[in-house]
Amino acid sequence: MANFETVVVDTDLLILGGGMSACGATFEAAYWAKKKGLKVAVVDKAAMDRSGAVAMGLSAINQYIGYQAGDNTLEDYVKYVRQDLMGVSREDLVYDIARHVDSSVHLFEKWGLPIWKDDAGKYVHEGRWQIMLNGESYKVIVAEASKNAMNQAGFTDWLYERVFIVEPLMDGDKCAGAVGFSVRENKFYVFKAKATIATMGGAVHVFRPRSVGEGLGRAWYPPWNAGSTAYFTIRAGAEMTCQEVRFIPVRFKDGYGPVGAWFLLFKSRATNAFGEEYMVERAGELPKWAPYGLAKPIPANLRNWLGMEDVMAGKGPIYMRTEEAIANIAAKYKDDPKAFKRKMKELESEAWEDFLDMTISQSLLWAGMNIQPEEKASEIAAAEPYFIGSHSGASGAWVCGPEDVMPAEYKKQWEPLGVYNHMTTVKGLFSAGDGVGASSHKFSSGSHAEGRIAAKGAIAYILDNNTAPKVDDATINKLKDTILAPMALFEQHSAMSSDPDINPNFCKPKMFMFRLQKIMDEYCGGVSSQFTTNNALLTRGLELLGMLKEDAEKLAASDLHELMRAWENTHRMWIAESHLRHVMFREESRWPGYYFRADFPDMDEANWKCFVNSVWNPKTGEWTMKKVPIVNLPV
Ligand code: SFD
Ligand code: AMP
Repeated sequence: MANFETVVVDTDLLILGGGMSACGATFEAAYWAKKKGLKVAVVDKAAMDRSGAVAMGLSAINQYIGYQAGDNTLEDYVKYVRQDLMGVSREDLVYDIARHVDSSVHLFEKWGLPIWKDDAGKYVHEGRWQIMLNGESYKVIVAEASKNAMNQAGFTDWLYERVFIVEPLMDGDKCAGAVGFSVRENKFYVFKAKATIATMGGAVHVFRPRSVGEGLGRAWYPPWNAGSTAYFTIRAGAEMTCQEVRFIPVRFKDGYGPVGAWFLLFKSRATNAFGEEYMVERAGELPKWAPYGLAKPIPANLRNWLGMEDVMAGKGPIYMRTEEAIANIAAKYKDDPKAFKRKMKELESEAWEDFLDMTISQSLLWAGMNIQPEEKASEIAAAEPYFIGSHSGASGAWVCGPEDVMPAEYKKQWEPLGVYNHMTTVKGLFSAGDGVGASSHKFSSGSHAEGRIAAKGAIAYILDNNTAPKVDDATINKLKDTILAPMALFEQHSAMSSDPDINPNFCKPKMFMFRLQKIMDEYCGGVSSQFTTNNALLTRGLELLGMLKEDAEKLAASDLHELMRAWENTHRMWIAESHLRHVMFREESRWPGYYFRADFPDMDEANWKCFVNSVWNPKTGEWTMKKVPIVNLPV
């Protein structure tokens, strides 16, 4: 389109995203790039201060090892993640993040993040690995530190905010940067880079959410992360892993408030409509999922599963017994009325703050529903599926591990490409946070640490491969035409109807999204299918996705905002296809509570205790799927 300026940015290191892992990457890059005389550019679709999953703040840091103090060992954490993911994790990656995560947390505290301390000056724990904070400004604090690091290192014009990245830029088999557009100005951006870190979060709204219509934007996962990392890495030809391992959090119903503080800190029970505790009543189900079902803590998906069984048996609603938990804690003070009153006040304010720190809308819902947690239990429910490799899901790219810990079997794969920590199977393309698969339970702190690890790996790669990428103008012009096509289509046909949303020549992004969500919900085990699917449903779903993919060329956008929406939905469609193919390939049920294969209702340790990896070939457009052995660390 003639009225779109093309802006070309030449850099050495390109960081895509401005979230927790991008902040970590930027902080690390500032140091190394200055030292080595390299350029850095960071691109975020939003504003770094409040972008990504931590936008609203958080009330806990979920990964802290306490390694130096001897509270836990790195091996303890590896075992925890192995257990929680039903045996499927890249233990070299988990170990690497664990050994660096505490230093990220200590930096956060130094930068001013108020972490709760007890009278002895030790962090207050929510659970074994989780520490409590007053985290409303968590993201602002972390982003500011990264910006300060870059500015103080003397870098200028390095931050591109409100620029939406669409597609990788390739130089043969190497990643040579990225292209995107400004969501505020008519500008098409071309970032040419020697190494790129794709760290644009996970994905929401791929499945039909529980909240539709006026509540559509209210999901647990932030509505602005739409699968861009997975799209980017898949389209570059990178190998993906665990794309079947979606995450379904159980949350306070409709507001999606967190449950961790209630279960772990307040020691609350969850009970059904008849007052029965599913974790107790249905414990007999757990041996079926041995060895994981029998060890503690019981994996997140199995905790979900037991609650879901109650719901399927018609025993809902399920309640978080906040009133009982608060009463139990306060009971210790019952002989001293003054102390009792003070404790009740303290518990009440902690309960509200837990939501106000990270899920403000849940407090609004409590207020709107006249809920006082010390008086009345609250409903909890399993949310719709999300893709968040940094939490208790595991989807993402298959990346190189640290040289000292990575099993030889994995290292072999990178030897011809170069062994650089966190490089994907595409040269010059790195990832972190939600973008990296099979290394769950890194959360906010681990994602920051992983961003630092990836930046170090990427800088090492640049120093060894210090040549400017070659991308011809014809390729760039073609990408520009494709990316702006939805606006051209709208311009061409919109006069044909009086309602801009209804037109025989195009489809608006919202309708397209509804169609995608319906396919995924009904055929790939969404909320309305009780998270259950089978091969016949998946086959039909894939067929319908194929038709949707054809129609993606008919996406139309009336303005820049809708152009972003159009591409967000294309990104979602790709992560959806990748997910469905993985669910189809794995012929067992390993993570009931996340999804259930009715045609393979059991876990099959003999045949399926492995990773499922896939590659989309950019030259042929074909997908290949394979099993990859799990190599445990000797812990
Ligand atoms: O407990 C583009 N997480 C929690 N972690 C904790 O440590 N404690 C908690 O209390 C946590 N809780 C929680 C958590 C997540 C969510 C969604 C909720 C509650 C509601 C997990 C962490 O938040 C998570 O692990 C990290 O944030 C992951 O980091 P990263 O960097 O992988 O993702 P991001 O922070 O969301 O950032 C993504 C960035 O990408 C940008 N972006 N930029 C350019 N072009 C595009 N096309 C882009 N698409 C996206 C975004 O703007 C953003 O900057 S608890 O309740 O579970
Ligand atoms: P959540 O608020 O559900 O995201 O939980 C925060 C952290 O606590 C995550 O590390 C969870 O895995 C963990 N967690 C939440 N509930 C439980 C539970 N009932 N048992 C063990 N760990 C839990």
